[in-house]
Amino acid sequence: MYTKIFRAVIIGAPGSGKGTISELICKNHGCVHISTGDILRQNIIKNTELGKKAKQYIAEGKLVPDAIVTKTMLARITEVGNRSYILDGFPRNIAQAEALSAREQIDAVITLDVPHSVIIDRVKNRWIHAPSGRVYNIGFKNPKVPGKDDVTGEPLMQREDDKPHVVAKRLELYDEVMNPVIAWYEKQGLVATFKGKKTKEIWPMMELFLNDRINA
Ligand code: G5P
Ligand code: MG
Repeated sequence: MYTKIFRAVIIGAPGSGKGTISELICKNHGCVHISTGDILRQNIIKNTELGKKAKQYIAEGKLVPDAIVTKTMLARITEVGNRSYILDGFPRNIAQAEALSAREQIDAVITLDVPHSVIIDRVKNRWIHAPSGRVYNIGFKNPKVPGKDDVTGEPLMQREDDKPHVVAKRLELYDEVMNPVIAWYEKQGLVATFKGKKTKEIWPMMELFLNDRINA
């Protein structure tokens, strides 16, 4: 458990394991996982105004406009209040990073460095339960009953943006917009990078880092 409030951002290419690692961190250390993608997908399912605005951008692998995303994420951070959190998928460009730093003091920026070739194979096997954000992967994290969510028994689906041509576009966009964001946080001395092809290779290094930071 965290002995003090710890606010972190996790950055990595689409499919690099941000959601998977964030869930592990929050399960082991007690924090709130705030995933922009999960929030947007839940709004799409509920057909909210936000969901209607975000839907097409996500399907095409483009960024949803900053004004909408920043407002939504800052509101969610306010709801989380005085608790530790991991921000997954936000900020996604310098404008969002500046808006975040005007509001919050971030303690660490965790970056995941996973080869694109590994990612392309992985996302083909990803299945999600969109209402909860639970993520499965055939051969890595199988649902107990094929095609069904472990908790609700509801059907799993594949993400619209996991189609190969959209994944290729998301990977390209990631390098273009996120390299400057990582450089921006590096100048502030906040970045810790974890490299590997498998989550189980990355996780022990992450644990050492977290234990060091949290108990520092
Ligand atoms: P998201 O939802 O933020 P991405 O593209 O950043 O989407 P994604 O695809 O959710 O990231 P991830 O969370 O990094 O990937 O990866 P994951 O789901 O944990 O792992 C990928 C798969 O691999 C899973 O099936 C997992 O089980 C499996 N896996 C994990 N580890 C291993 C392993 O070791 N081995 C194997 N075999 N499998 C493994 O954003 C989506 C869209 O929302 C909009 C944009 O349109 C974006 O494209 N958006 C924003 N727009 C503007 N501003 C923002 N801030 C936005 N945030 C989101
Ligand atoms: Mg994710």
